[in-house]
Amino acid sequence: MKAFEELDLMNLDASLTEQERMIRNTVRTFVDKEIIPVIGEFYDRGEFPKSLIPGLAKLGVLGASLEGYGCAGMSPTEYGLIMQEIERGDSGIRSFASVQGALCMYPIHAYGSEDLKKSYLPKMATGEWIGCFGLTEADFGSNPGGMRTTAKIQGDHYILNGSKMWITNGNLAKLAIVWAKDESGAIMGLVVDTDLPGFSARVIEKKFSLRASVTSELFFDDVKVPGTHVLNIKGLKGPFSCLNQARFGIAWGAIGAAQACFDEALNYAKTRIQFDKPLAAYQLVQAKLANIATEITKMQWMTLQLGRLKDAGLAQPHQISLCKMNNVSTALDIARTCRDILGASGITYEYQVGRHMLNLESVNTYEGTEDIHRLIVGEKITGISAYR
Ligand code: TGC
Ligand code: FAD
Repeated sequence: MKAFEELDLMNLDASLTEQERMIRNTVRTFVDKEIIPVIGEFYDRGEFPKSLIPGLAKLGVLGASLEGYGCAGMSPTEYGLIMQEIERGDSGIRSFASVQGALCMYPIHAYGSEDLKKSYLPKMATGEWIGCFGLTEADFGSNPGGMRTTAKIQGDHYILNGSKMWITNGNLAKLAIVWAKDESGAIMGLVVDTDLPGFSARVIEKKFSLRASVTSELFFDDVKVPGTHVLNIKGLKGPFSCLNQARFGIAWGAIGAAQACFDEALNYAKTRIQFDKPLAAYQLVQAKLANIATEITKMQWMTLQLGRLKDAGLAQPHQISLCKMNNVSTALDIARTCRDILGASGITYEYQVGRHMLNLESVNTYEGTEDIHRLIVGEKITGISAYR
């Protein structure tokens, strides 16, 4: 297979620091050598490639932007570039890393006691312990505030009851960050060891998307969680603050998936002969490739600016929503067009475009659907909330 060539029509590479380029290139090499050669097979089998975890951990990918406790302490833009490269390999592997770092290590780091941080974060940074994040329930996806899972205080413990649906890493996890309602109906977060009595997880099978990622349903039946494992945050802003981190990474990741599709479609169009000429010699095909290149370039500009805002501690939730919404839905359109350029070849796992296209259907839905992010942007510009 031809080596990946990044599209960079506006020379944005020159806007990156030496260290950002070095981190991106190191992860790029890992993705080329370790992920791309094997991922089609894992996807076909519907299996998460656990063997990649130590390599990802060694690169500092897990909890990359957190300080201390064995974490790499990278900047948001460095973290974003990592997510971009990993998702060029597969959205499922980026999902694994997002959940571990942004959705599980981040809340422990931000809201956990010193003891929790010391006992969980170093083992999570090395990938020895895997986390999952339980916010969504079967009847409460876009509207997590309606959740029914409860945590009731009993002496120095909380008794957890309920269930969570569509949980990435669920059956891999040693711990779950579970969001539940206390007696007053306020949302609270708990670090729940998955080997506690009453905790169980079921793998969700027959997915056509994110097949190289584990997705589960979690059940809590009178799970007795120590009071020491409660996070020091109340209300929906707890889980949403984690989602800000993860959605930021997804905005970058979608560029990686789009780049992978573009690179493959461009190479295919240059070598596939129909009517005695390469596909790339036809104006209709060039128009498709030029449109994709334009959209990728717009995503790169917007997302680098988001990274710079976050580096400066200034990124706002609506800016993250704008990039998550735009980049994922644009990447999905790009994947569909690239699939078309590959003709019949585009439907097999021999090529990447079909796998990215199917993965991006999930990415467009999770961490806030495209519509929900449109409503968040709509609320920002009109001042009117239109969710209800
Ligand atoms: P609303 O009344 O607007 O807000 C409730 C409280 O939360 C605060 N808040 C935020 N805080 C920090 N960051 C944000 N982005 C925040 N957004 C809201 C808000 O200020 C308020 O605070 P307070 O102090 O006043 O209580 O909440 P709402 O119930 O009306 O909901 C608004 C809506 C629809 C935007 C929100 O619920 C939403 O984003 N829904 C989408 C749900 C979602 O994204 N779920 C993700 C589940 S996790 C997942 O998908 C992982 S996939 C992982 C992978 O594999 O990569
Ligand atoms: P719904 O909320 O029922 O939405 C269905 C449709 O209605 C969408 O098009 C939506 O945009 C639209 N809609 C909903 N409300 C409105 C409105 N007010 N106005 C206009 N349109 C609206 N969750 C976790 O907690 N942890 C995880 O690790 C996790 N991993 C996931 C992995 C995968 C592969 C998938 C597919 C999902 C995962 N999720 C996870 C769940 C994900 O966050 C939810 O699927 C998502 O928030 C949408 O919820 P829903 O599927 O219930 O759709």
